[in-house]
Amino acid sequence: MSTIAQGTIRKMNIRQSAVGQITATDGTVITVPAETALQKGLGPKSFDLYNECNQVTPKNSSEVVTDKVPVIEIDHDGEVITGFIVADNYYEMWINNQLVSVDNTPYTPFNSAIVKFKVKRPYTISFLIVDWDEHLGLGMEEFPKPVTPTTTQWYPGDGGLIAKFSDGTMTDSSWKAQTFFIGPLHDPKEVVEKGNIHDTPNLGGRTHPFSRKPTCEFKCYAVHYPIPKNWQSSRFNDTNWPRAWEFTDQEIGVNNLQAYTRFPELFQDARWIWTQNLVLDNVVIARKTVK
Ligand SMILES: [Ca+2]
Ligand SMILES: [Ca+2]
Repeated sequence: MSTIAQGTIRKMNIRQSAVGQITATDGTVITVPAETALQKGLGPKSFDLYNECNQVTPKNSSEVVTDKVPVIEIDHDGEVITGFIVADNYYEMWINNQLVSVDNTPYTPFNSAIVKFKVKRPYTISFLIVDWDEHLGLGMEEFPKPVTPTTTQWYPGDGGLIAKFSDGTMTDSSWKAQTFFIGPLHDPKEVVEKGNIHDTPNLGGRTHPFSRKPTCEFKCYAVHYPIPKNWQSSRFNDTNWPRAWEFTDQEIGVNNLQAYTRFPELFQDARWIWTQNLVLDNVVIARKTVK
């Protein structure tokens, strides 16, 4: 475990989707909010289902066209699977250690994506998902003034992932999910390890508005865990990882998520997932082996 308190910021993208490096109290240098395929320039970039930045804004599912989505080949004799993905805020998706889709919009506006890949069963899907922040390393967003009781300049934002695939695979609590960056915290001791669960039992509920909003601001702490090597591999052992938690549309707060709400048919029966705390857990890996 490493804890951090301060750092420097380097802007990468227009809406302050910055990436920076922070030195932890034990001297470890940590990239925040996370080391990503996007930052490394790896691809392929996501194909838009809905993205205001690119003027891709179908009104409903019947306007969605998937013909032009490139097929990423994992197995030449595999089945072609189509999937739909919404992540708050950033995702990268790997199948069997091969990068298949990198979110082209890491922060906001909220976008969604279509993927196609050709694979044989069994196969393993691995998502790195990031709840981005402006107060880098502190796990908090910065809303413009004037602030209101729910929008502040020190706002602990929340995450969320939902995905559904044409072979029937969809996000739900049968997935595994582990968190690697937990904040903002008054004290690193607020993270309590119960086996492989990185829990925050004393910080209120798992979602807004129940989860505690700390008042430490720039003096807040965060707890980081090193991301294991080969987390994208089908051979990576996630047996002891916690199950993913499911969250409702209401808990996620989908009111401003047209990238999702316009297409209920495409996500039918899939569940929003994250680790146990939607607010404090900011970097999550979610995995599922499809048999
Ligand atoms: Ca995004
Ligand atoms: Ca957060």
